[in-house]
Amino acid sequence: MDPPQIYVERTLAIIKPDAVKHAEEIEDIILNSGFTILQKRRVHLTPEQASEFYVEHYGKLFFPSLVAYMSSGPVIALALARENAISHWRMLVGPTSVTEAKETHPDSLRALYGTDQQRNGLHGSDSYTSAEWEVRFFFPDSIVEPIAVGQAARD
Ligand code: RTP
Ligand code: MG
Repeated sequence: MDPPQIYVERTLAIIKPDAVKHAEEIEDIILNSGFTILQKRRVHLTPEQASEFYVEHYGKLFFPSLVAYMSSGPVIALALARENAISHWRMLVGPTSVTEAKETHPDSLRALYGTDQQRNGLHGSDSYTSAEWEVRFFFPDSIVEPIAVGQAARD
């Protein structure tokens, strides 16, 4: 009988400038939620780097203030791994709007540590493709490749 296939994904988390003061508490919650922290980096993004990271939102009304916010102070980027990391991390982070997060997901990280619709404390990759691109954005020397645990056990 083949062993069960458990796919370990990775995703990119960012503790945004308004939440960096809560980084220790947030990292404890991350670890207690079954994630492994593969890599971690504290970095103060330039406006150019913040624009590149959020280029999918270029042209939207909130883009200039998003770039100003994300380059207003240091952020902490974390490459996280677990089974279904991308969707689990987005669930733990909660809705984009902190008001909505407080009403509908009071235990989410944005409800606990976000400030408002824009300064919402945390980022999470929204797909496999963006996760891989975003991990490499912050950790260009990353050599970790996604693995299937069942496969690894058999090899
Ligand atoms: P993120 O990419 O940071 O994880 O957030 P998200 O997927 O929940 O939301 P997204 O639509 O990708 O928006 C990116 C970030 O832009 C800011 N934002 N401001 N109307 C506004 O003022 C507005 N809408 C979005 C937030 O910081 C949001 O997380
Ligand atoms: Mg997004």
